Amino acid sequence: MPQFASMCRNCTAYCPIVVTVEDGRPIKVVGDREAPAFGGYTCPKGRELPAQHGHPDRVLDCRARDSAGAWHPVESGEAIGRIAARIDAIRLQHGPRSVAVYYGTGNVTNCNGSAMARAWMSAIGSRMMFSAMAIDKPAANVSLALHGNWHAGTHPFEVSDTWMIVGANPVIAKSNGAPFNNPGLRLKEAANAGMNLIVIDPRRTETSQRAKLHLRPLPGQDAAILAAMIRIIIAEQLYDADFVAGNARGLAELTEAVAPFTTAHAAARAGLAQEEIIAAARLFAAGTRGGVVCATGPSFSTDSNLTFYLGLCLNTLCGRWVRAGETAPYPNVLLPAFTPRAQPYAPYPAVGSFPMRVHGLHDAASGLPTAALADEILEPGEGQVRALIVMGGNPMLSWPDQRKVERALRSLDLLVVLDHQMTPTARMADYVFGIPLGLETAGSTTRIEALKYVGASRGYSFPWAQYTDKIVDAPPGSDLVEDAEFFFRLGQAMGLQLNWTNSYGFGPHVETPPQVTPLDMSRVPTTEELLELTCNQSRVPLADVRRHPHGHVFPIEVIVEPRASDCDALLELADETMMRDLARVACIASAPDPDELLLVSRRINTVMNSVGHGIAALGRGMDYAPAYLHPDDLGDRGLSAGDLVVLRSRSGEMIARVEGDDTLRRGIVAVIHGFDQALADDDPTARSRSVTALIDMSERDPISGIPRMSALPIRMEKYVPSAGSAIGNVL
Ligand SMILES: Nc1nc2c(c(=O)[nH]1)N[C@H]1C(S)=C(S)[C@@H](COP(=O)(O)OP(=O)(O)OC[C@H]3O[C@@H](n4cnc5c(=O)[nH]c(N)nc54)[C@H](O)[C@@H]3O)O[C@H]1N2
Ligand SMILES: Nc1nc2c(c(=O)[nH]1)N[C@H]1C(S)=C(S)[C@@H](COP(=O)(O)OP(=O)(O)OC[C@H]3O[C@@H](n4cnc5c(=O)[nH]c(N)nc54)[C@H](O)[C@@H]3O)O[C@H]1N2
Ligand code: SF4
Ligand SMILES: [Mo]
Repeated sequence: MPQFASMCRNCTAYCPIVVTVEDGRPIKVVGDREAPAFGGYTCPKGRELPAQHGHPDRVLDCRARDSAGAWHPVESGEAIGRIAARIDAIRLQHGPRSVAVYYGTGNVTNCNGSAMARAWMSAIGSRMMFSAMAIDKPAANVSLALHGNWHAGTHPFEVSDTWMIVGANPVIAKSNGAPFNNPGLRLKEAANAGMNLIVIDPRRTETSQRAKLHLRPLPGQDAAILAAMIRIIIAEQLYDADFVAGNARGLAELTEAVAPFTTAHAAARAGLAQEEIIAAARLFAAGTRGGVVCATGPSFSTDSNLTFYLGLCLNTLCGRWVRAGETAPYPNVLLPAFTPRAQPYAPYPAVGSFPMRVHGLHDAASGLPTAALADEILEPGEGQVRALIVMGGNPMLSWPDQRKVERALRSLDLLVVLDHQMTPTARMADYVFGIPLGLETAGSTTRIEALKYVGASRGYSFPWAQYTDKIVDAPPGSDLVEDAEFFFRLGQAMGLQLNWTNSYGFGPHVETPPQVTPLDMSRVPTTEELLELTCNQSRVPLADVRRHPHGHVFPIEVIVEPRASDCDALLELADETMMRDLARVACIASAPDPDELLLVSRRINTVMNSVGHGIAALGRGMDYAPAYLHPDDLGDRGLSAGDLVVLRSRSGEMIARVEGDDTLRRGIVAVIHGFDQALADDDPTARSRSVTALIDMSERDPISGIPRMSALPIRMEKYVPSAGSAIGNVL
């Protein structure tokens, strides 16, 4: 049977795979052993691509919902025409700001979509483009804006001797904290080579098992822990004084601001031993190369900007940035050639000038505040959002405050969803467009390289690139519309000129000036043409990358140049907002209520957010989100593994199924997001199965708008279904 090399695009790892095809359908996916650097790695989600592509519930058409709620298939061109007319009318009546786009993690599969959506939004004059980034790790971008970034980047994992991971589990998530190419193996190799790995996580994880030092604190205390580490490193003069003197400002102010964070203070509030914090500080400072990586754990908890900022301060204090004469990591292959310098990108304001109508928020370094979009839709008045296009996202299971999100989405004049599954969001739409899946579209690693511009993750540290043709056609008889194609055809139907922009930069700092290409609006560009367009200034021509079907590590070596003579930029150790946050955090007394548990977020290997639950080998019959607790916490509450419980926060409740997990600290409940809920359309009393039902907007970050989604106090009780209740019936 024919076999084709390709890559899985279900997450940003983009693992090289080999696909076996029978009768035009993918039937088997395995890791590509011929691909360099990845070692044939795949995860269960990648191996289940054939089941995902051939899923009986997959949306293979375009459909419209009538006023009675019934779905009818509609030819995609007809639907696009009707949507164009509706949007024109809404735009005319309410102004361009009333039209919004939300794009989520589904865009990892087909990266052209967000660029085309941006072109379309720019053509209609709306800036209301929101992404999942602002409810993921917005603090990464905010902190880099306030601290400044470094041209040549951080030391990559591969050359580091010291590494600290705060609230990430890269072995499972392949996202932050370890290289994308088989992170489990990379961590094991590093541990064997003696890497000083420090992990801060309230759980013992697949990642912390490789650590020399695992701090298992209460969640939400990372800022205090990092501040105490900084205090020790400064007091014991363990920092790189030469690097700081030449490249940073604010050491004296930072020293003063961390003074209240004595080891005793931090240890008491985080529930750690003082020795653990001292050991972490000394171990981190003793290394020569490495860095701190903060991820969703601290991002979802309190004071996320501050935690990420202090992580950057630790890097700067210890000089953990790549220096002149060293090999540049993250070299551009499909991005334009670039020679980095050993110098900072100057800090810039994290808050922009485009105001939201709610909560005093603005656009920010992390993008528009997605968590506030439901309020933007509900808040009456000029500029109210009336039309929303959702591409590769699932707001009903990802935005905070599910009840409010439901009200907001129902109140829209127009909701369009592009997805391959009838998600709870899609079920509320006016139009749903089925989309081709990964193996049905060409793809390249360009946008994964470009992750280095969004701060949250650095992409590939070595010169890796791959291109894949589409491996199979969409199922016969289907009417699928690719994300980019949707926005292009909508532009055509509205008589707009769309301009495609390639940008290469971090905030206001550019590596290479942006390049704008007016698109020929007379015919729909192919995916392949758009991939070419994305690469038209690449260091290695796309044609060369295409010659290596298994991907290739290109022989590119770029040496970091010294600071330019006209560069006087400095990294900022004492940003005013962050120093104020430090003073505020120092005064917060944290005594957890013994009747409450602290909710934290975590991921599992088999599902990706809300994707995969319906595939038998992945969902494995999980009907409710598992809520993991220490077995003694279960016992104390008279609960057994498998029991259903109600989790109640101050603002909402959900039903989950408990599981014992002795890797957790006591007093914590870890819940996975992305589970579909029993919010049956016709039963407003049905309880949610989604953790987003517990989150509200009352405690939100003033810059990015992300609310507290972890370290959230909740109460828990056994669920006893009442006779005739919706959930009772489900059971
Ligand atoms: N309480 C709580 N809230 C959270 C989180 C949490 O842990 N707890 N996690 C947060 C994080 S980190 C994130 S990133 C967000 C995620 O938020 P979202 O991105 O909104 O949610 P996903 O579940 O990832 O939805 C992705 C959707 O894209 C679809 N899809 C897949 N491929 C494609 C494609 O090529 N095109 C299109 N059009 N669709 C595609 C999938 O079927 C799926 O429905 O949620 C955030 N919200
Ligand atoms: N298999 C799989 N892979 C995925 C995803 C998925 O759903 N499944 N989702 C993708 C997405 S959208 C993202 S953003 C990434 C996320 O990738 P990661 O950020 O690595 O997410 P997690 O694996 O949940 O790891 C977060 C860790 O933080 C810990 N934690 C929770 N609260 C705190 C806290 O307050 N402080 C500290 N120090 N730790 C805390 C949790 O116990 C958990 O182990 O993964 C991506 N990859
Ligand atoms: S880690 Fe899994 S889901 Fe992510 S790209 Fe690799 S095989 Fe696909
Ligand atoms: Mo995410």
